[in-house]
Amino acid sequence: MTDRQAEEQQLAAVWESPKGWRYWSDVNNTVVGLWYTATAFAFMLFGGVLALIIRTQLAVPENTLVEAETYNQVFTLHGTVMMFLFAVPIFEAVAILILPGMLGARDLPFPRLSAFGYWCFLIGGVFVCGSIFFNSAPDAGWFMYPPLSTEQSGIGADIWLLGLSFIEVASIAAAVELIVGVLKCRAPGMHINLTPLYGWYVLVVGGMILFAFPPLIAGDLLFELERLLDWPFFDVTRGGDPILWQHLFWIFGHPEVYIIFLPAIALLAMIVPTFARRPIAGYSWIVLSALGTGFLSFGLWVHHMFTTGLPSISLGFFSAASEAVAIPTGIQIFAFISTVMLGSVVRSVPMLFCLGALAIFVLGGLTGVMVAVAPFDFQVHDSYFIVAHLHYTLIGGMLFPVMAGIVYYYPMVRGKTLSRKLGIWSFWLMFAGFNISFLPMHLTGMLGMPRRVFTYGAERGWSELNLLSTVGAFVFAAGFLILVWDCVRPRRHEPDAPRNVWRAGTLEWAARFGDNYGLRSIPHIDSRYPLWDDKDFTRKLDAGEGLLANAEEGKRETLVTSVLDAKPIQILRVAKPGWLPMIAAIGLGAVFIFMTFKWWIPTALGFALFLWATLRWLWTGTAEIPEKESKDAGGGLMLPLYVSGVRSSGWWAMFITMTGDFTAFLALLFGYFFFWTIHPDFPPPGVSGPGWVWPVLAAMAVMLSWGLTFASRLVNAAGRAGQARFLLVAGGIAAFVACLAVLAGPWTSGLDPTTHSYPAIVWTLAIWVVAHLATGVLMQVYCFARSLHGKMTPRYDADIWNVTLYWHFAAIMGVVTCLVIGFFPMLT
Ligand code: HEM
Ligand SMILES: [Cu+2]
Repeated sequence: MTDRQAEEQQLAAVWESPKGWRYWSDVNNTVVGLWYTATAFAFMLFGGVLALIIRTQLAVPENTLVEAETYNQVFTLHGTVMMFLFAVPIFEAVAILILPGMLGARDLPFPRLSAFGYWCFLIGGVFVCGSIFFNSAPDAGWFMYPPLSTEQSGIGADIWLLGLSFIEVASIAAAVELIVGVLKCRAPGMHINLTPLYGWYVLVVGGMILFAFPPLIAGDLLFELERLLDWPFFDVTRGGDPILWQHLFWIFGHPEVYIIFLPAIALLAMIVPTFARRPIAGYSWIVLSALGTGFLSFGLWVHHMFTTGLPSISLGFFSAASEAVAIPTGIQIFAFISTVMLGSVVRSVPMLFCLGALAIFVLGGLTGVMVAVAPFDFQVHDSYFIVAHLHYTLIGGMLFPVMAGIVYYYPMVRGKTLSRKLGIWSFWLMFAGFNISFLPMHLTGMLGMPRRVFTYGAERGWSELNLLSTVGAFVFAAGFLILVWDCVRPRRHEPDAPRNVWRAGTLEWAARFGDNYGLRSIPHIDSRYPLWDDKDFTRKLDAGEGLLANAEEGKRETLVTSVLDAKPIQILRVAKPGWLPMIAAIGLGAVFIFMTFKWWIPTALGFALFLWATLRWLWTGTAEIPEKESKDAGGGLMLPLYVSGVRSSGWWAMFITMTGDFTAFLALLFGYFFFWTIHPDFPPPGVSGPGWVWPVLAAMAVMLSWGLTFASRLVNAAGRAGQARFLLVAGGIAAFVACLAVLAGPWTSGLDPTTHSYPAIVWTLAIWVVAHLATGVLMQVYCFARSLHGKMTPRYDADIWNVTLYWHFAAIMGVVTCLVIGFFPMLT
């Protein structure tokens, strides 16, 4: 056996998936990505069955297949499942699966985080879907508007709020993972402007998730506090306002539409050039438009609220902004069309789905331009016109591109090619069925049929159109099932797909099927389509001429490079399979699920399990001190095995997580100022605020704790570990004092959160800060223990770098909160 072969065997052994039941402890992106994709599709099928129930019920007038109450649950769950359990997760699933290959990485930087996210998604999804079998599914529509949803007595709304909050945790975890992946794990030389377009889209969408989901989580928090403890955030009689929920929901909800749409477009950006046999036209234009769409989409949320009686100036503004987003969206579509026109197109099933996607999406975009005109929206609001519009955008902008992606990437992931014949059948049935079903809905809507009604009278004249829609839905479902069947049917006797079946030019196709570690060796990249530009490319990689061609220490390793110009800076050791991510997810799942039933003891136990698993996970696997300083990555390139601070991937992950966390905080502050601008009686007459004395004391203690933590990092780096530990303890005490002082304000002034929205939001902010300070103390204690056990030293200090970074954010939140509740809007 040659050296090269021995190396290859070693790599395979290190990256091999565990066998038997231990398979489920795997954390590698190829495995987790596959579970994730399959699970998202399973939920999609479930949501599809619900859709068929809806359509069957509506097929004829006065139908009695399902009762009104059941119908409410069915359409709410259909919308919820499709949006939260399919549309967003499928992006993360596919990205986890294929992104590392495109970047030339062996895995994502935090494999256990992906696994944790997956298990959260699975547990939360089964919980939310399962509710319908107990007749307790949420039933107030997928956006849960109060007061309808707050006044309901059942637990449906709680399942929605808590189940989805839990799933959002998974979404954010994956977003952090993917963003750091694109920023830090690109192959050497893959300068930011050589990054595959898919990577750019992942970056944009990951960023959007960080700014869009936290407001919803903040909204969920307020909502659950109202349902559980009767704090009146949305209750008008006690100074609350249901419109606040609408704002928080749609600040999330509109970007969500683009969070769904952009990753699907990203798939088109990878597929279209392959079959047009030429590089994508207008790379920089596409990147700029993707950024522009992402940015603009945060300024449009009010177009979902045109009929709530807003001042006409904001109607005008948001109407114009909504039209403006058509520009960057259009640029992206035009770039694809020109690529197709400039190239010589090879006909294939993925290409068919791409073109179908463009056709359908453009129609959805056109009705979008129509409903963005406020007076038009007044007419069709909450009618079937909207149902038609939203399905044209979602199915054209998401489902069809995803199908294209599935057919395209199937050979890379499964080693076999899908049937061309079945693919063509599937496409035409889906395309025809979709249009037969949804085109008539525009008319049904114009004829006045409202959405969310469980039946209608025959005299309305909607019967024929509805029947047509139902027939179309079944045709569509048949087409979809054909493709699903083709994906899952046994195909052991079929020939293996050749490597790079579609003759694509991008890096992910350089890997051989079945190699869990991705590329045999990591190349230097100097082109956007390396496989087209260098005919010798794969041969050189397979010969092990690139970097990191071996795994001699038996560790899973990948390269970390610099953010802009992708210079190699570290060899990162990533985690091997283990059960901790799953256990942590089970613990956290227990917290959310038992809370729904108000079973407090199991909730506490779940939390303890979660805490134990996470701490153990951190303690045993992150920031481990390597056995040697640096190692040869190949060709004499010596790289460190450990870096801390700004250069490390962990620091970036913390930074990105905290950005999301801070956004949730801003959403709560938004609530505070929203109440103040909307209500003359905020605070209500006769109620005093928390005073300024306690808040000022609290702010000072927060600053002190922050300063001590920061100083501890510096002192530790200077080699004085003992003093550093002392400072950490002092920081912890200061933070504890800060907690007491934050609570003392509202407590001593007798603010009762159930009486009015003012005390309720003051308490919420205070509790938010206390929760963060408490986490900060836990981190200080953690660093203290690490230092004591020799796991944190002056040289190896990633832990305290990250904790200090956390404290920067926590301190700002603490101080801002204290200033707001202490001094605004009154000084007493
Ligand atoms: C087989 C394909 C589908 C059919 C036949 C279908 C049918 C329907 C119908 C008839 C409604 C209106 C229910 C009502 O207002 O009473 C609806 C609502 C909805 N659908 Fe679909 N749908 C399908 C696929 C999808 C997909 C793929 C998505 C998203 C990715 C989606 C997202 C939604 C949402 C968000 C609602 C709004 C739910 C609400 O009003 O709370 N649907 N669907
Ligand atoms: Cu919108």
